[in-house]
Amino acid sequence: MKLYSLKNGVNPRRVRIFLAEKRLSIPIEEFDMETAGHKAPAFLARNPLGTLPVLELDDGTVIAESVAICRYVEEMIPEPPLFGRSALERAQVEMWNRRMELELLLPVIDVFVHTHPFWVGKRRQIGEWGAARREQVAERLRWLDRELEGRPFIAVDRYSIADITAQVALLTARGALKLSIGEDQPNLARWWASVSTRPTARA
Ligand SMILES: N[C@@H](CCC(=O)N[C@@H](CS)C(=O)NCC(=O)O)C(=O)O
Repeated sequence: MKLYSLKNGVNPRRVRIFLAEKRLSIPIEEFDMETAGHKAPAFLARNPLGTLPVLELDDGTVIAESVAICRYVEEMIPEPPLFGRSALERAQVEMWNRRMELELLLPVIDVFVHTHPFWVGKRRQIGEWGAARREQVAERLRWLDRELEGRPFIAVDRYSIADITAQVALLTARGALKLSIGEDQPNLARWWASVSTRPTARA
């Protein structure tokens, strides 16, 4: 197996953290936005969308989409379970992972793409959309703080893919967007202190 990844890419990091939690070490080929090898014909033959991450199996089969890759790895290596153990847990993890993608990660990416100088000339930027999404992120962080009251992790009582999704969203929000966790958000701060110091956090 081989993972195609993108330096500083938020979705590739989701998968790298997931693999590290599974203690799975496989070859990784890193692309970067400057040289854009992921837009070259050789890579587009693997994933015509030209996006990363992509997992290539030994027989050449390609799996794109972060969650699809993670689900495949979960089936191959069930421990530790990152998608839940029981039917109920799997539903809870699914629910929270979807929420973390739709309510947090995508808005954070929109703020980044539509307002950050890094994307000037690379993407069409609509500043007003970026500003609206920034307000949404701030509101969602307040919501997440309330949800985390009395809970160590986002979906179930152990670390799961929902935490990984929120973690990479927060990483981008804090790093690229200078959006910090408010002093009035102690639950979010506690959760962040716990997930960001895991040995896999820098994978
Ligand atoms: N839904 C996809 C999103 C993939 C995606 O948009 N990846 C970004 C990095 S976070 C990418 O490849 N960007 C490179 C580009 O657009 O040139 C997934 O979860 O894998």
